[in-house]
Amino acid sequence: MKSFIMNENVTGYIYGSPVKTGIILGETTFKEVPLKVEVKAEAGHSFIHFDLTQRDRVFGLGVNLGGMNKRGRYYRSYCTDDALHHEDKTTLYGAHNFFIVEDDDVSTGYFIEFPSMITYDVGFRRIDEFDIEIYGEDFTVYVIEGESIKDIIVNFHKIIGKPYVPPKWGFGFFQSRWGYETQNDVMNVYNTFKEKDIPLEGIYLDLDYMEDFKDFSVSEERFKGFKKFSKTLKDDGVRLIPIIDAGIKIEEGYNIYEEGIEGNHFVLDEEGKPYVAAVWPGKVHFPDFLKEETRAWFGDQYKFLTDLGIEGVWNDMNEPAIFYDEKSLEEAVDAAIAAKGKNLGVFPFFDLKDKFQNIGNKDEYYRRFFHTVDGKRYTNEELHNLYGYYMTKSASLGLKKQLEKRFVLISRASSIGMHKYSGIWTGDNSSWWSHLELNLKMLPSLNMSGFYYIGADTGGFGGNSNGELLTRWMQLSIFTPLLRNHSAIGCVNQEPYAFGEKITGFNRELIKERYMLIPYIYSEYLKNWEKGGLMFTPLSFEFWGEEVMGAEDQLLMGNELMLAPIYKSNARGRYVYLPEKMTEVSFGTDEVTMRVEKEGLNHLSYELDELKFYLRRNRLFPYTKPSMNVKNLLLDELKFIGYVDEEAEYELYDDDGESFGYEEGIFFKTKVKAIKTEEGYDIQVDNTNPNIKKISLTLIDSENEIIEKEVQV
Ligand code: MIG
Repeated sequence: MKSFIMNENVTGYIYGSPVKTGIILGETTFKEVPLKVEVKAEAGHSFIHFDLTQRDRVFGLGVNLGGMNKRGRYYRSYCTDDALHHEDKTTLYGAHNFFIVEDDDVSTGYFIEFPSMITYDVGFRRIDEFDIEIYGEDFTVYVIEGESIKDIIVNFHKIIGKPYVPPKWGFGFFQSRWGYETQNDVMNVYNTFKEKDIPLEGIYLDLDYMEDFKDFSVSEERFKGFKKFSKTLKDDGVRLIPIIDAGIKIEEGYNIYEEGIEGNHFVLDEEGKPYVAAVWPGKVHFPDFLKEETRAWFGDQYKFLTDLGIEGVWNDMNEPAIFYDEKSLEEAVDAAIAAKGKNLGVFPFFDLKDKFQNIGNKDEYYRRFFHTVDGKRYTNEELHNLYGYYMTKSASLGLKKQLEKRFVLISRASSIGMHKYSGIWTGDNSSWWSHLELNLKMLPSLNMSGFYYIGADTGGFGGNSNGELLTRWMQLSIFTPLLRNHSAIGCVNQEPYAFGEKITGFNRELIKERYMLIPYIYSEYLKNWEKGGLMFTPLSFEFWGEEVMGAEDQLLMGNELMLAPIYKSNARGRYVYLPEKMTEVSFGTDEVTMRVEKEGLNHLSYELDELKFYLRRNRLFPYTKPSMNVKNLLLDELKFIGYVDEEAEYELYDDDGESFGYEEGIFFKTKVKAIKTEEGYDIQVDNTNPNIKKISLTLIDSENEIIEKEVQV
């Protein structure tokens, strides 16, 4: 073991000789540092142990099930495509090995840089023990300190780098569905949004658009004249965002396959032949994204899409998901043939059944193909969690090269570090109320892992959604940077207009409200990029007390808002804990109303046709007029609501929405300050945003007195 120091807040230890991952930025200096964690090694695995007192909490672990406090569960960090996220699932699509452990009142952050399996037993088997098992001996542990949990997170983000920034249009509302089979289906969606007067920023295209599930192809039969089609829609402010899968169809004459073979771009099996697995296209090869030349080659393929007018892509199945491989299928089929005519006992029958039923994503597949990094050969299992990350890095480099401006890019598989290149969606959730609740609880840990362009399949991916669930889900999702309604083929349709006039009306209103919120969401995104911090924060990171620690179904957004969404069926309200006085905001396209609520437990009445949230004390919150898309979103009459007893300030960040100017610190900034005086309020504005002409404020104080103000800019 060798210890090192990165800066005054980050130290660490290197064990064995870890593979380079590209996750951590910045220099390390070898230096003796006192040991913060003890690592035990046994039989090729490494173990870290923490004792937990009854009160200690553990936060982090990114995309995962469980609460904000991760205690009481067992997790595996290994990118996996496992579609039904039942209560007992231990891993999802990402591997986010950053966590914070409280030890009495002192919290410490840890990041384990290791690309294969790590398991976390966070007080699960033994209530007061936190056990980590690393499936190897070559890894790095970073210890991140800070004055508070928030500070630790900021310090961690400094060593992993700033997140990807999507274009402003990436903050609009997107419709998606696996099963818009033809251009006509997509056209119908577009037309129906128009007809029903529902804003729409874009439509995600799932596998349906491809020819035989081949990446970088468009079906001539089902999507004829695609280029013109995509242009027509884009001219009207509606983008198409096609899917790309990791597996490349094995087919003579298919250019990507042939180039891949020629350029030696595919991962190899034991014998040095391209590994064969089966996914959507049938038999495929997987590009070796751990190779730089392969990333460059694959990244260039996105030109096929950009040439068609595409400016956004989603990368899927990049854990990589495998339906079966040749060997396992053969074994299963042989076993079935051998069973023919036999009187199978129950256990042999279960064995046989298992051979087929659990043939997807078997552990051994990832031991059957290899990567070479720095001259050393590794099984995919050993580098598993980097695969999706590097696919998405490849896509990001390719899209940037082609478009020379910002693009939308999300990936399903991820690990920490990938946040530099794209956002993530949270994968195949279900149309269950419990998954709406899960969505709410996962948001802070995704931010902690560096991901900001995040969102869940709103309405639920698998299973049949319904109007009530969709609407409640929208009431949360309209605050997430990525807002997408997506569902699986075979489930009922769940577009905002799919559940009758009433629900259509509620969703129309919510989506319009989303556009009103975009200035704030976008501003918070850019500010986080510049300054670090969280967009979604558990209450307990900012307030103290027993009630706050238990309030895991509420969420702070930015420094201004507290969200308390409904995640139960048939609810007309819920209890909300206010750690201090806040203003309950009822937000609508016609009217925004405020009422100050006392601290402590409050009952919030919250009907299906409303949008409610809280505004914190001495804070200002900006919004604008609704719009049908980002292209037409106007800031000329920027509005603020404020709850101000003394003084409050908000600085709105904005930019051109598409260039990389932000990297040079080029933003439009609008600083608005409201100071309470004897007569009312004094308003100061400092503005560099050319689009803002007028600012109007509606301010409330703790006496519930409301005053309106207007400033010409
Ligand atoms: O095996 O492309 O998570 O969003 O609709 C399913 C079809 C493959 C999984 C993705 C989902 C997408 C689906 N894909």
